[in-house]
Amino acid sequence: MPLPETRRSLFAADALLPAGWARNVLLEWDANGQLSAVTSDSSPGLNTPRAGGPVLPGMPNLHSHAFQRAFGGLTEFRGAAQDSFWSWRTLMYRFAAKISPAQVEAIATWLYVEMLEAGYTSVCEFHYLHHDADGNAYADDAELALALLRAARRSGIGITLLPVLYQTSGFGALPPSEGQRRFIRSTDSMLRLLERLHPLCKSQGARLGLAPHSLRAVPPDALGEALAGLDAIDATAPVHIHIAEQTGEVDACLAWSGQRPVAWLLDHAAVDARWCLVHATHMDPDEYRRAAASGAIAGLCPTTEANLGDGIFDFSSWRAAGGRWGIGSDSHACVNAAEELLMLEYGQRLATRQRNVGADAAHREVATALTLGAVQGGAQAAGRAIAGLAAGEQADFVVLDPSHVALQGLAAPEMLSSHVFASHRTSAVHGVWVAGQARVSATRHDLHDEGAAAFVAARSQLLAKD
Ligand code: NGQ
Ligand code: ZN
Repeated sequence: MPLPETRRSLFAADALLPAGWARNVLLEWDANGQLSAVTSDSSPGLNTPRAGGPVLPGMPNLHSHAFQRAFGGLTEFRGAAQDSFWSWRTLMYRFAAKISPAQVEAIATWLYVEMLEAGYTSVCEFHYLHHDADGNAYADDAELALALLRAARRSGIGITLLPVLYQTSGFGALPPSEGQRRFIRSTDSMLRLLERLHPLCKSQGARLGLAPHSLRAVPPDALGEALAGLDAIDATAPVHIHIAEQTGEVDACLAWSGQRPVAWLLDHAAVDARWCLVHATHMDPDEYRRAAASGAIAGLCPTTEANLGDGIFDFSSWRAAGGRWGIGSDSHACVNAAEELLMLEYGQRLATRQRNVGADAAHREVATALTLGAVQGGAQAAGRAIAGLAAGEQADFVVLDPSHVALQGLAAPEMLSSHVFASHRTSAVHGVWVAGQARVSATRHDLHDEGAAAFVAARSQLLAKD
């Protein structure tokens, strides 16, 4: 439904534009929710609505496995003598084995409501739960992909859907394990799925891409065929891959090919700005340099990487090499854009024994520099026009609450700093708009209560099944 003319503008005393903070900014957008003009130092018309606080660009969330939200907080106990990413994965597979389509939809809907309330306005959904509990295709092979698209539509979040190609359990085409049976697809069946989803995504303003799960899960021939098939459908579609998250993967890749995973990928695929290298935690100096030069995004998921004990990405090396990056909430141990930036910066401080690592030459406030960097990179990874408050981009933005105790009495750049570094796990996000429509008002999404109840019911069913 097109918005009336008067509802398609907003005046902000302070707004964070791609070049930095600006004053007296008039945002105007068209009936499709695309910004038509962003004018600084303007004066508002009598009827122009005014933002109640500083306006930030909406944050793209570049990596999500929605179903994993159901067991957030439920893997935090010692199982093995030494728990690791791999023992967590065994627990995760147990949840993945029994989840139903209705449960996926309820969990994803609530998760996307949480994302919006936390300042994320779009999500890249890395979707690999394709089949039923026995590993057979559903009567409609796109059943679970459609559930995710519906969840996005209902919540109002923008989505890049990334169906995942998963074929093997390890390098050298090791056969998949029982726990992976719901993920497995032939390359042909993946391409048929993409062909089916492409027009559906388009009609809801979503973007379709492809995610080879990892080099562990996709043999070289299948990788090449899938990428060629994707190009035939959309030659600019995003490509995301998990890579070098764990030293175990690096060791296995070296044993298999004599090369580290990122080096192998750069030598065997045309990695460019369409690509998002999710995690890319363990790279040597040459890989940092080469991967950054490829134009690919480093998909950083700081709270999940901390939760899973992955290791710490060398952010300074990446940026020194000109690397672009964005943030994702991945396993959703935490769903909060500000806290993701906090964790990124703190990891760097702990590793380097320095402060304000994320600041850059243009922006000395860390929160400002990180927000702008993550929005730019996240938009590129999403393959959607969501790169911040500029004409031609979608009107996705967040309004902070200047009456929040953490923010009161501060100037706008300090408010953002305080929101990221000192809001003490409360949120100062007050309003959230996607494509020019208010989705969160006075901190709440319309579906908040209903979505939370459906999520809790789905989780209770899943836990009762044990
Ligand atoms: C995933 N999650 O696909 O959900 C992975 C674990 C794997 C993260 N990497 C599975 N955070 O890598 O095999
Ligand atoms: Zn992941």
